[in-house]
Amino acid sequence: MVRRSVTAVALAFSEYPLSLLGIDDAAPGETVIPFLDVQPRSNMLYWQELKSWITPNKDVFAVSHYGKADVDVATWRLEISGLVHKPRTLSLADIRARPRKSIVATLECSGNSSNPGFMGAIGNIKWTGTPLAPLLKECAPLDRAVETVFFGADEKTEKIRDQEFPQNFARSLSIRDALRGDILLAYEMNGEPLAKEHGAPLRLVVPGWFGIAWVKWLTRIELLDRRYMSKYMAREYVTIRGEEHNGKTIWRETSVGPMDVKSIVARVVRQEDGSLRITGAAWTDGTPLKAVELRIDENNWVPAGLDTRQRSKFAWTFWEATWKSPTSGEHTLVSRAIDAEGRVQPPSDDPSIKLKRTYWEANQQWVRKIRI
Ligand SMILES: Nc1nc2c(c(=O)[nH]1)N[C@H]1C(S)=C(S)[C@@H](COP(=O)(O)O)O[C@H]1N2
Ligand SMILES: [Mo]
Repeated sequence: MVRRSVTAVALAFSEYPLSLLGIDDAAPGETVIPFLDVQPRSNMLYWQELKSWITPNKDVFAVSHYGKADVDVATWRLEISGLVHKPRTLSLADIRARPRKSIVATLECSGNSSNPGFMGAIGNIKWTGTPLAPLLKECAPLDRAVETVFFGADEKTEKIRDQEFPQNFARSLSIRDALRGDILLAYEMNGEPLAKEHGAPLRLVVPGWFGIAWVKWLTRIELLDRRYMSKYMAREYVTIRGEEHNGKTIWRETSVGPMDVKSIVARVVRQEDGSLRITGAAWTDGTPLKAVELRIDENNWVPAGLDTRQRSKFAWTFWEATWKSPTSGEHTLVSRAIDAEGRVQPPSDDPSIKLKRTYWEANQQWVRKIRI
């Protein structure tokens, strides 16, 4: 009986083309089925209301470790210095006069989905600014420069080895990463000037990397000949994960970087004919998404339909499945994303998750519960 309904899920795709993938409100006669694993409402994406591929600015979360920086745009400058032959200082007008580029990219905090109260720290946004790579090249980095450090205007005193030091928020990228063509110095978010809480007047946009790398209130870019080890590179936003190696558990500590293969069941709507339309999103570090599969209760995984029309390399992809004859009672719904490299979003009892001892980079499958 349950098996038959799952077959129906699979069949639904060959019979129907994708509908407008959750962009529509529930039609008359349709109802949104609330989840039993309730996501508390807070200042972040509320999955159950996911309708538009682009997340409106008002629904985008914000994370500011040192509070929001006050920047006076009239006196604000971006300085590029350190191991460069041609240091530069640019005003916002100088930056706006450079080639303009937009990219749709998913911004996700690496702590997202670490616990049920923090599952909406994500948004899919159209960013506009100027590419970083040509500007860095114009500054002519020295051959021995290997590291690009990005400083924000926000600051705080930090204790480092028992002494106190004033610090600006900072994160770095290797020069190789910084010269990727798709990294932006962004001044607009969904066509509006960047809001203060999101880093006005200028922030870094690093498509495919977790939010921690997307430095807000950018004021200085410095090139170094060694790795940079600030709090947010080396002490916080680190992942400690165990891995079995020759019969021994090796504990590896790494700095949070590229995003993971992830997906979520976002929204369940009961349609007039009694069937359930299940929609969700899936995203990666930019590696093409190969498939999203859905599992209802303890049944087999079945493929969901992907919305390929809306795909852009660093943006999330919406997916959809129809459960034609849902049985009454409680059910679990879980999705898993699979990328073109064959990486599969793991279950929570997978060693890669079980042996992860810090909460960042939590890409375990999200089990959602409903009652029919
Ligand atoms: N200067 C600065 N940049 C920052 C942060 C910060 O605290 N200060 N937080 C980072 C983190 S942890 C995340 S998840 C993203 C969040 O971006 P948002 O606040 O625009 O959503 O900004 C990143 N950039
Ligand atoms: Mo974050």
